[in-house]
Amino acid sequence: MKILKMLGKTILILLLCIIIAAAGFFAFMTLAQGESKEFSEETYQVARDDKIKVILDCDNTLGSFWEVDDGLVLSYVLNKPEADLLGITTTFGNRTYDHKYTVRMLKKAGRTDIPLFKGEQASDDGITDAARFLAETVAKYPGEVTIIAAGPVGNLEAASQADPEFFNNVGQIIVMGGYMEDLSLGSRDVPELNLSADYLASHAMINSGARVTVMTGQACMDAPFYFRDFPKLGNFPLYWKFQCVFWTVLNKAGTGNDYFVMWDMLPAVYAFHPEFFEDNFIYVSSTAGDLQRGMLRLSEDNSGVLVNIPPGIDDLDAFYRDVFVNLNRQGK
Ligand SMILES: [Ca+2]
Repeated sequence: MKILKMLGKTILILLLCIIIAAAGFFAFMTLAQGESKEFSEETYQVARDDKIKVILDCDNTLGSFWEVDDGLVLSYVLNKPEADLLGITTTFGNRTYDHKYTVRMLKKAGRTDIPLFKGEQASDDGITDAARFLAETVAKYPGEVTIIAAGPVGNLEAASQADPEFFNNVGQIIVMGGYMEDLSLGSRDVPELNLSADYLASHAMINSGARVTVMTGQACMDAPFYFRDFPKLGNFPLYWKFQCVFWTVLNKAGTGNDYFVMWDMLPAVYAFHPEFFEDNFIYVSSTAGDLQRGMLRLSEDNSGVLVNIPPGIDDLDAFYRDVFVNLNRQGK
């Protein structure tokens, strides 16, 4: 037994060494690349009145050697000239709740001027600072605020407890989550992790009467980020880029794929460029039980509520160009 245990430990250490060595190798290959001129030359100003008022609600873990897509979205929104970023709220979701990674990213980006609020740490957490901020901000600009929801949506439901007019006041909610059917990534089945994580809040949001756009797991499969894409991030901060490389290596080890999926980037890009997508309003009649499994049930008799569920990205070239240009504005 002892020998078996030791053997197991040795294999685990060896595996970890291989992962770290591979991450180091790819990081070296990536970081050795020069400036990415192709995606760094566009600069332009947007008049304040023409900007889109957004709040990013996310479960960012960039910095923890885990999921990086929320972090990429945060950087994208910080650097998008069209964004009037009113604030950021955080929620539990990816792995465990960790507000600190978003605090660190804002510090590193020199953007501590952006209001940042802690939200739900588990489902049904009551009215948090994030919920109060969401409610007060959309009440200040009724019909104008877009919420990019990149994690479980409990903060939004809590905001409606803080102010029953919250869902009437919000301009639109664009959420990443929900499956039309089961989803596999390479060799692995992947459970739905956003709508299901706080399914009662998801049910309340979908049935709230607010304009809701859902970027499903199936739609997000249109946005892989491959190893070969790293040179396009020539101007992106090295530590963040290293986290992305590591995440790609973990995906390779876990699924066999040479990419990770930029799940949350779809709602973020849609907020500014709905023309890159094809709107698709469908009646949805998901029960709380459906949403507990992350499933969106399409109504067969036009009962239920109209939800916009784009099938994917229509203009992939424009999507990727927009993502890389804005991430490269972050600078080292
Ligand atoms: Ca997320």
